[in-house]
Formats: sequence, C-alpha cells, structure tokens
Amino acid sequence: MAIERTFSILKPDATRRNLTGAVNALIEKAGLRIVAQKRIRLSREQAETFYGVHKERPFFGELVEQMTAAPVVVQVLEGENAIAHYREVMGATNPANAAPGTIRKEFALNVGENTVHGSDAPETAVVEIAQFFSGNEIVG
Ligand code: DAT
Ligand code: MG
Repeated sequence: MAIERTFSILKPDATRRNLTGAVNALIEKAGLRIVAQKRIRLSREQAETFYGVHKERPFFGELVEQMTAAPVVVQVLEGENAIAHYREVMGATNPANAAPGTIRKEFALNVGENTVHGSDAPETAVVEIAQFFSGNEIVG
C-alpha cells in the first residue's frame, strides 16, 4: 500500500446541519489527514463539471440543485490507501445500505443528501483535486 491523496466534499446537508466538525472527527479518527480544506459555494457550472459523469442520469438536475443550495467544504485527505479507505469510512451511497459507524450511516438523510463525496479511483482523485486546489494550497 502507498500513501495516497483523495478528494472529499462535505455536502450542503452537512454544512447546513453544522456537521463539519463531527464529520471531520470521523475522518481523523480513521487516520486520514486533512491536508487541504476550504468552505466554498459551488457555482452551477462547477457542480455540473464535477458531476459530469452523471449528466445523463435521471437524478442529475436534483443533484446539481442540492450541491449548489448551500456551502460545501472541499478537502484533500491523505493516508495509506486513502482513496479506498475513505470510501469505506463514508459508507454506501444509499445510507440505508451503509455499514454502522460510517459517515453516511451516522449522518446521511437519503441517497441524494448523503453528506460526503469521495473520489472513486486514483485517476478521478487527481482530476477532482485539481478542479478545486492548486498545489501550494495542499500542505502535507
Ligand atoms: P457516490 O457519491 O457514492 O460516489 P455516485 O457517484 O454513484 O455515488 O453518485 C454521485 C451522487 O449522485 C451521490 O452521492 C448522490 C447522487 N445519487 C446517486 N444515485 C442516486 C439516486 N439513485 N437518486 C438520487 N441521487 C443519487
Ligand atoms: Mg461517485
């Protein structure tokens, strides 16, 4: 295994309910280091670009609406096997299927408002990090 970086978003349902610290506590308890973080409001264009892979899906419009409805916290997480590890810490996309102790089991409201995003592969992690952070904003 190697030290990796992955891209994370604390979604609007998290910031709205003041859960930034609670979610970060689970991230840090899992041994992932938050090496970059900022709170921003996504533009429609940013959300559409970010979730472009899903643009033909029936939930795309709702997804963009939800992601732009309130601030998000974008992050870079670092650690051993960080990409797959963070997916485990997040839990399944639908919180009904998420394992106990995962972020989505603890906090997600439903399959759309599911509290966090995490990259699904090394290639997507690189692209997603570059959409939101310049190299000197990431401090390992
Ligand atoms: P993940 O966020 O676990 O990587 P994904 O990439 O399949 O899941 O989907 C991206 C987001 O789109 C997901 O976090 C929430 C939304 N979404 C996915 N499936 C959905 C569905 N069936 N209904 C509503 N929103 C959905
Ligand atoms: Mg995904």
